[in-house]
Amino acid sequence: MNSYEFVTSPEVAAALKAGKPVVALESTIISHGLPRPSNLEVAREVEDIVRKHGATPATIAILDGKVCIGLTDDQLVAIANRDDIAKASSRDLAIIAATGKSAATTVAATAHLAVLAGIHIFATGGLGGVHRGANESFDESADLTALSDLDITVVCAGVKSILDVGATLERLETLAIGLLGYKTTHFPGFYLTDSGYTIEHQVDSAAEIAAIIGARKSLKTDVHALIVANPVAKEMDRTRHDAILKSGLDAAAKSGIVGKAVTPFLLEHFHTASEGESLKVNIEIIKSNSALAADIAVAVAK
Ligand code: PSU
Ligand code: MN
Repeated sequence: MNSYEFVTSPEVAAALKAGKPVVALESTIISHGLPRPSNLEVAREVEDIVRKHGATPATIAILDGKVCIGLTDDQLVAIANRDDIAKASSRDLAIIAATGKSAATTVAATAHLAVLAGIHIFATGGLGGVHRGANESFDESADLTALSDLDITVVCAGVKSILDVGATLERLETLAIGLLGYKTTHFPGFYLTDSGYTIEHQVDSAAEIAAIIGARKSLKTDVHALIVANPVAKEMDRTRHDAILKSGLDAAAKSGIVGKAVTPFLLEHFHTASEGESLKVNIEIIKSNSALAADIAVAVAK
């Protein structure tokens, strides 16, 4: 017997039933990645962008033990403003749900729940990956292992520049996670359009991506995720970026920040130290990824 509820919103349920395009959106960005009050504005705007591009948005989170696929505006407000919203990765889902708690879901957890609900296209900002110094800390995001096991296409601006990008790319290869550059062969570094690493395969349209998704199905490689790396249009000032990254990593080490607190700490450090420049870029990233994800979902539904 289920001791919790799994609720697909009426809007999302209707779209799925009719075979209409749906895009999953994560909630950790809202509660732990962006500061108030822009987090709520962005959460709403991103849903509108998905709708304008012809798809239905399904923001995913757990509220008071209820697993929600698609949120009402009140629920978006709760995720953005409540202080008791945990950050849940896949391993936390059942615990949060069964104990009646609330959590925003990471890429790993969102992708898991999306697939469970029948959604296979997902937009986020930047994926988690292998952290710098992971050879000692073993800090590698569960995003990677989760995506190695899920049939989902994730649009992101590469992996966060706070990570060890080279090591993350090696892990993506090992885990058989597909990688496409959208209109580029340069692997984007989140705030930066080019992380310095190359992508083998470039695609130039949503239709091309939809064709690849179709081929994945027949070749049965759709048991692993596909990543579409979409560089932001205007990157952060590089010199500033590198200086802030360095001071952020130093501050995290000094304050003994570990585990799931690392990423929110570094993002917050960026937003404060860059006086909002990184925040602006982060918001652009999420918006443009959501638009592309919706275009892909529309192309797949055709
Ligand atoms: N992209 C953003 N902001 C974020 C994240 C992604 O623009 O806050 C979140 C995602 O939820 C991702 C998480 O899964 O950061 C990675 O956290 P960790 O490194 O602890 O796995
Ligand atoms: Mn981690």
